[in-house]
Amino acid sequence: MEFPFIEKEDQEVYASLAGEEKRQAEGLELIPSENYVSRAVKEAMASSLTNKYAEGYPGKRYYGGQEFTDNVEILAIERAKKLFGAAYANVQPLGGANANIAMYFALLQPGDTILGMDLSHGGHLTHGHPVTYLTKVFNFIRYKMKDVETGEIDYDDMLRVAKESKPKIILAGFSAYPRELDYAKFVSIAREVGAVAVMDIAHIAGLIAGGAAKNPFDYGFDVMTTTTHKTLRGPRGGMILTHDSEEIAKKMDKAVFPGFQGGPHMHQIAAKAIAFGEALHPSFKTYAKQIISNTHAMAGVFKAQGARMITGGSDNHLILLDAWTSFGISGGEAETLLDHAGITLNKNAIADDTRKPMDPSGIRFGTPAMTTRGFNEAESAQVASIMIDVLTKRTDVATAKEEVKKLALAHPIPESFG
Ligand code: DSN
Repeated sequence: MEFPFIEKEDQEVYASLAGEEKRQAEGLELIPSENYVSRAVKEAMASSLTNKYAEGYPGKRYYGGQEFTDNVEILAIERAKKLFGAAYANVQPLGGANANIAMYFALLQPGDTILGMDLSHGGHLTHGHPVTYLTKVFNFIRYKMKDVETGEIDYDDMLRVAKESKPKIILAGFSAYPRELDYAKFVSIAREVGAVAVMDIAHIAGLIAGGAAKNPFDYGFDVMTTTTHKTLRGPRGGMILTHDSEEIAKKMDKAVFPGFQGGPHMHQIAAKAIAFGEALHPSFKTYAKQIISNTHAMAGVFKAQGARMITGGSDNHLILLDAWTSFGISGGEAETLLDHAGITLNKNAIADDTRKPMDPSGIRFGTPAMTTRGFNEAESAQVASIMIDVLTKRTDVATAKEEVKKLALAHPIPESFG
């Protein structure tokens, strides 16, 4: 993308924008929560809607001049509902964290309990990490995997803890778990203890929308929260979807505005509407399926190498690799080394990690962005082989970087996905 006005008017910012364009074009993005949006989404993000205040909801705003904002928000809501089989959608959360915070305050009173996934077993910061303010307000308790090598969740223990602690929310979802969950079990435990079943689908929203992963609503989940910029390939943002309860949906709307947010970012909502339209296109189904095939191809290479992947492999878009056990290198060092080779991923704690959070044992990587660029299984396997080369040899990073650049330039970042 070019920035003629910024180039003319603000050289300092321009240098960083141009640098980032080049970094993305010439490197490979393997952070599983990142993706490349279409030119249409970028145009909406840069549109005049950024100038507009629109507190409230369509038809019920606190400011005038809403004839176009209302239309854009209704489009985003209707498309979101269609994509996920939801009865209600709130498209105003500015990000995934905002969506989760609003969801907690909509459903809980201070002091109430949430049963969520253990953070080192794949859960997320907003699922009650001690560093967040959420833990000052609510009581978070945990379930874990029964077997880290297969990824099986300990549902018996989850039921036992739920009966004992009477949580108001049973929270499914993750940011570093490579397997599908047994949604029916979550819902049956929630029903048994009278909790609301909530799934944070941020990581796999695109897989669900594209029909490549199961939809938690089909199993009776009450609420789903998500970001819109990961596998869903939309602008940076969040969203709350409610299955069929009008009462819960109303609580969500009140919690988002005026509970936690002021004016919605209407340029972002227009971009969400566009991205949801793209995800409704039949080609998105092919994309979602290819993400998983590409992950399988990468996992196959690591498996053949004898590397240790948490849960033994992947059903979705991400792999969590124990770099320390597999290659004798910490997650932090692996991240830096691969960065030098033009491969971007992130260090990540593995289950019950004994290393420190800033330099854990694992690395987390995945295929959504590469798949947007048109990588197939063979090319994904080639990327895995380059990674293994870098992690084992460590010295020949320059050769790897050349190979990565060649692969990247052969797959330009597309501007549309027709
Ligand atoms: N930071 C996101 C991720 O990488 O998974 C989650 O918020």
